[in-house]
Amino acid sequence: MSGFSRTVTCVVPGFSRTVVEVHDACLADATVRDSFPPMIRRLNHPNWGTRVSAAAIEDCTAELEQGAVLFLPELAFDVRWDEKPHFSPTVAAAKNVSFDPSTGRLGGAAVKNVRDAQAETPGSLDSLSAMLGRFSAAAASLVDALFPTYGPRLQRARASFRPAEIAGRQTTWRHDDTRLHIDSFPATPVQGRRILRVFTNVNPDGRSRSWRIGEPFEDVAQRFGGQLRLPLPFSGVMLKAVGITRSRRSAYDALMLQLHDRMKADLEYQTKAPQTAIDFPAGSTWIAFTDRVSHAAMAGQYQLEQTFLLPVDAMEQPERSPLRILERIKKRALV
Ligand SMILES: O=C(O)CCC(=O)C(=O)O
Ligand SMILES: [Fe+2]
Repeated sequence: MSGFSRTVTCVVPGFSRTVVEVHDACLADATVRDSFPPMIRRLNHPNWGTRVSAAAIEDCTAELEQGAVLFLPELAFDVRWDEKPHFSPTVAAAKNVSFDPSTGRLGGAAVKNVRDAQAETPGSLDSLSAMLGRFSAAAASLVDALFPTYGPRLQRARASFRPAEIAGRQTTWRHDDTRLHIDSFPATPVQGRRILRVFTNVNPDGRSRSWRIGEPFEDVAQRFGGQLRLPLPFSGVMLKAVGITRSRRSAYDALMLQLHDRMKADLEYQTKAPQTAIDFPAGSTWIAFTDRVSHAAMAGQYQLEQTFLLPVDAMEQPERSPLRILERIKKRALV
């Protein structure tokens, strides 16, 4: 795999002395620590829309599908001066404000829509929605530029603004994203589709967003596969009928939810699993298939995120999808 080019030795408080291999260039812009060499593919791409070379596209797509995090250290999102009032944890009723790009609607915002006779009032819902709309469109042009082979099959789902400090947040173990996990949505089943996410650190004080990245999905699936139980027939249809899910929860969705929970519930796994800490600087962007990349967000405040869904048959290498990997382990179709 390209992307690993030299070996460095790191000593991290609380961890043993370890040798990691990382992409040379990554070290300049992101701080990588710990014990496991994640696939971090750096791409110097300072704008949201311009196509990159065919060779870079081929590499990026292949590596992303293999579980790499694509790191764009120079790609910042410009926040307008009149959007600055949104940079307070009080704009969100809970952790995040969500944005539906198909309607422009916000969810979870605590700000009031104070309408000014002249224009949008800074700090209003309209202004917050406009900021998220601009980010959502920028993220869509970025993935179109970087992964043109996915084309229109890549569906744009929700975006979010994350104004809360992550470190020290009180929450249940299941909602605790400071524990290593793969993404799986309880209320919105994906029926095998991939979850591709674009993250941009918009911290105004220059603070990094600190993540841990865990072992490859194949290893996670092997480790926990035996504990994952196939759901009862028709349970997926029932969950939709009673309104717990928006669409049918497939066997795949049920297994991925269990995997998410097994990982988070296992405290020994959390500390002992192969993992690497990485700090994404303010003003940088990163992209990953988060249904495949084991990750945990440890610290940081103010982030924008856009989710995309991709059918498995639109991938260059569908056999790398969690769906196909779990189907191989379970020896049966899961959607
Ligand atoms: O907010 C972050 O940096 C990532 C949190 C996370 O794991 C998630 O949203 O699934
Ligand atoms: Fe996550």
